[in-house]
Amino acid sequence: MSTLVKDLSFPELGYSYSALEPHIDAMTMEIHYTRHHKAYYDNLQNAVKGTEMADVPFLELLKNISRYPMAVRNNGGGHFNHELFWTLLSSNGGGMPQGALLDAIVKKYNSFDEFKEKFSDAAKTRFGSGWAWLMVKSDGSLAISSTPNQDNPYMDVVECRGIPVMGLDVWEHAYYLKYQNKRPDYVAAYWNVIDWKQVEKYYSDAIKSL
Ligand code: MN3
Repeated sequence: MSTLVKDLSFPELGYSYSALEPHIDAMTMEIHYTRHHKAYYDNLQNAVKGTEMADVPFLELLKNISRYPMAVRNNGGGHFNHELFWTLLSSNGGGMPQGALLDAIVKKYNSFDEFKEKFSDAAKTRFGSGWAWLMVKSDGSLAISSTPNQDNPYMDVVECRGIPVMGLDVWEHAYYLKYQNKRPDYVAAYWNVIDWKQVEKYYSDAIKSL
């Protein structure tokens, strides 16, 4: 994460486009990864090329995003959010988290089911394009939020800031081919492919970094 913006690479997906079928279809995955994410990555590199922004650590850029042009906010957020999103999905996903993450969820939201409902509401009620997030705040507690466009909890322009440990893309490009206007069905399907082992790791890393 201390990688300079100019040294960022376009990540491997890590699984096949059809790996998340039937919950997320192969065509959506292919277009989302090779076109949408790739465009954010390329546009970020083009926006910083030949400027001092190219030599800023990516995380610092995100945390101070209000200082930078809108193209950097949109495409930098787009690159970060998608890179995180791909790692949170698995053909062996679903079920429930365990250990410290589950304890923290129950402490904050009373039960896993209540947490699921609150996170789903954040995803379903985000107007237009954006993301739903679970984050670790600076006091170590969990929070759920949603952000417009490609903003994320690291950015100094959002209301609820923290370290994102789970994020759901609710742009139409993430679900329209299979679900059309039925975003709630896509959000419901997400719970079958979320990789809790990965969220647990991000949670533990976030707590250690405080
Ligand atoms: Mn997307």
